[in-house]
Amino acid sequence: MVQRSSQSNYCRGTVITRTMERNLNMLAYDTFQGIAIKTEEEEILAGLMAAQKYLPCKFFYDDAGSKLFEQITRLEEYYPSRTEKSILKRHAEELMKGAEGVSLVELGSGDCSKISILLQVLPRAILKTSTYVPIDVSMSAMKESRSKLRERFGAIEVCGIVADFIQQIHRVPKHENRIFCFFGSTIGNLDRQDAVRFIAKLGKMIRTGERLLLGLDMVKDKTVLERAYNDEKGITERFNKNILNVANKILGTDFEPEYFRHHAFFDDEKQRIEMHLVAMRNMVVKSPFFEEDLEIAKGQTIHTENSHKFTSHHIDEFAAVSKLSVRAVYTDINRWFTLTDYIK
Ligand code: SAH
Ligand code: AVI
Repeated sequence: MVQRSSQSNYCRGTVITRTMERNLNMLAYDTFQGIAIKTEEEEILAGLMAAQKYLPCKFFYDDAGSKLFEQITRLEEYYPSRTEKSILKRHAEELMKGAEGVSLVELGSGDCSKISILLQVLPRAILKTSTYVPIDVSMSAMKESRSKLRERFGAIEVCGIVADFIQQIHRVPKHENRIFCFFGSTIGNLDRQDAVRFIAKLGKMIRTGERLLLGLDMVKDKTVLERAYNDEKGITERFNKNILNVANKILGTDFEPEYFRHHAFFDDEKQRIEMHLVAMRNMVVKSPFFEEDLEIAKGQTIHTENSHKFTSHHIDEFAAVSKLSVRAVYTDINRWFTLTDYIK
């Protein structure tokens, strides 16, 4: 086992458990100039106690949730994954030009299938000089993708970080010559203001000559959008309900997912898909963390995800707030998805 440069980066085979991760969070709280990191329990409690109940969408991604998301990416209705992949395939050579000694930092790396498209065009000699730094909350996705990457691209050094990229972005190593990759339009899962703040923060971290590749799902016909989040096989519904299993594990609640209904719709004004879980009957939920039982009335919803869609205005706004320049904007024939190559 090799542990590189600092306690928070794990290279080549190190496995971190959730408990260790939590302890590291506490350590991070103590040592990173008082950066306040909320525990998972606190985050879930805050959501369930709010007037409009919500659960932060990062809690979709336990083992089961990560696997369900992979199934979503293969659905006919869910166009964003295959569309972004087709853009990456078409422009991989261009995107990876001069990649010698590069450090590819991927936020929300998931199954690593998108970075693989870029790695595929790199000769072994270049791969040997490169590092891949995936950062993801999902331990299972991280473990699986690490072994897949090893098999396919053994020459590259993989330095995975299991962490929340919002709260713990400071854990990204300060390697030379980094390209930050933020695919899948995962930035759309943040509220508009939070997205702008986060991109501004990334802009501060990015040094002269370094780049950001940002995938954005664009505003389009409402029927196309709503279909993508209401698939016929009901995989998105299972993905949505699974968040209650995660809450049960973390907070010891006794939610019964089968008494909730999946509801996903496009809000024209906010230009976003909202996903909710609608209670199908009155219920009382218990948890050792609650001072009083939680009452949920029939029809009440738990808001589980926002998926904001973008326009060219947002591409420019992100450039302005991050002080990055747009090198190129790549898109598909329908202009449904964009991949912007930003540079400082
Ligand atoms: N980039 C991949 C996966 C997108 S799914 C793709 O485009 O297909 C979103 C991924 O981000 C999941 O793997 C999830 O575990 C991770 N994720 C979501 N919120 C996160 C957060 N706050 N911090 C770190 N990872 C997060
Ligand atoms: C990861 N994220 C960008 C996906 C999205 O489309 O917002 C998550 C997802 N939710 C339902 N389907 C897919």
